[in-house]
Amino acid sequence: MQKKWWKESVVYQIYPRSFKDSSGDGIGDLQGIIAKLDYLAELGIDVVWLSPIYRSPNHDNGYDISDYYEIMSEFGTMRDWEELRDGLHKRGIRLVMDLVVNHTSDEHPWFIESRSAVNSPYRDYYIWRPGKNGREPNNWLSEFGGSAWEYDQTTDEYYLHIFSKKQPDLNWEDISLRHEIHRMMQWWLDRGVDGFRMDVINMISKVPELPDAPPTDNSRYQWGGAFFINGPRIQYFLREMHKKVLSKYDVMTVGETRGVDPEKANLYVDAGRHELDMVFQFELLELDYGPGGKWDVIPWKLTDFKQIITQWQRELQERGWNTLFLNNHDQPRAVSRFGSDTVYRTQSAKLLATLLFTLQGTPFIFQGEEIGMTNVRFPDISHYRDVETLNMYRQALNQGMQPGEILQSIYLRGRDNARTPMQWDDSPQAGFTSGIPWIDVNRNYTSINVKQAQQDPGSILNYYRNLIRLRQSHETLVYGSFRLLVPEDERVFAYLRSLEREKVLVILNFSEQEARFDLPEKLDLAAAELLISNYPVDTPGKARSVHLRPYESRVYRLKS
Ligand code: TEU
Repeated sequence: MQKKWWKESVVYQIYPRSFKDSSGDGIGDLQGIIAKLDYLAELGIDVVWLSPIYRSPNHDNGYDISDYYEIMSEFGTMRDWEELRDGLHKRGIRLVMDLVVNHTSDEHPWFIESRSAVNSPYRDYYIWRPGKNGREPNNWLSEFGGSAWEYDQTTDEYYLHIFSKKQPDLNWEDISLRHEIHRMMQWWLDRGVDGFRMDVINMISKVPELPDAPPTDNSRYQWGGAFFINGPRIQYFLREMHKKVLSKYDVMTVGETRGVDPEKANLYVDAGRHELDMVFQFELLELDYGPGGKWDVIPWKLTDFKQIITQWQRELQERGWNTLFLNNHDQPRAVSRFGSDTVYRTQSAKLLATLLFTLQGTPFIFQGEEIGMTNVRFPDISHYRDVETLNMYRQALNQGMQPGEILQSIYLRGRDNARTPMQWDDSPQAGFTSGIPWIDVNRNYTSINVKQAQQDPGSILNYYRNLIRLRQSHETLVYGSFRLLVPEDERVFAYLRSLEREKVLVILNFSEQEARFDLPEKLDLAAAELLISNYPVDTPGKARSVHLRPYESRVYRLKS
């Protein structure tokens, strides 16, 4: 296996709007991030992934870009960005930018031009079609509710938008559009960017006929996904991008790819194919989706959780490379979803971290995860900000659901769970802003915050620091192969990582109950070295089984 810096790195995702406000306008900004650079350095991370900071009307918090070459005015200026880049680099931290090129904002000059006339030179930068029998060109649905098509009176045609109607899809079939995107990527790379996280990158190639989705479509994809996820020309577009742009720089790329299994993922990340370095897969985070999709929450089973992880570990270990993440800016908080955010918050957050840093792949931390930030429960819809949540709420009301009932699923699934301000200390607004924050702070900030965590040697934050150092000093944790133990156990997740003669055993009790782990025959803990644990642990001696407390996690280095 080839060694690479990005395989050995730990990435930290910053959602700038919610990280730290320096100006008092209630919105996080670049100077705010700069003020926290030492915090990041002390945590020990190697790379920062910055969610979009480009000019944007902020209909989808920066994922709707109106100028790829400018900084969003609420966040600061290009000067600030350069200062941030230099501040990171000075501390040995690399900077990965978000690349959002499936769509732009409808306020992007390309789109304004494109919609102005059928014969505009920019017309084909987007996907326009005449209506069919006075209706939309096909039955695809938008990810954020309603039809994926919007009628535009000026030219009496519809444009495609897989996300909101303020996010028209770009037409990658158009070669001048592709050149523009390549040019823009190169522009940022020449300014010292160390890579890209590519937003919904496996949706850029659409089946050219744009056929209707059959009614039998899996409901998760009834919006037409079969015709634009992993589309016919995606591999070509990515290889072209690699050849023309990425191959000229020593950078890392990670594609956000819904709807890939390990086999499809290998088409993107197989090192010999020259497309992407890594992808974010969503099989794991869709584990608790019911037949109705995202808002249809069903209970999850540890055996399924283990099976998905094992399959990805196994199938990518030779040719590709995994990403490891349990949340991001679109997902509920990991500790609330896969751990416990009440009695065992500290233990379970540490257990999840242990998992994240001891699998094969590159770990991604989402801001606040390192202090065990939890989901939020606002009393009513007026506190919510996310376009997806607001659209869903409106739709559900129209379908006759009660507000209280809709809120229950927002508590479990809403993207704003991840977007409440970073909790820095116990002063008003959690030290995030001196003004009124754009979205309310989670009320638990008085006990869950960075300042408190820094002072407590047993905090989640300090455990993250230790784990990061541990991973950086043990090649087995990075490159070692993975073998699952006790696959049928519904409480214990245990596995072995092996590299050459070194073996590391990870034992995690994923439950609020006590559990027992029986050592496989050939393993012996008598001379093992405990690398890290989230409870005080006695030396196991000759015992053949390990008794685990609620959410207990242990990592041993076995002596061979
Ligand atoms: O997300 C793509 C995506 O698949 C999400 O919309 C996802 O389906 C949903 O949030 C799950 O709850 C990316 C960005 O990460 C997201 O923030 C953007 O809103 C979206 O693309 C459009 O750019």
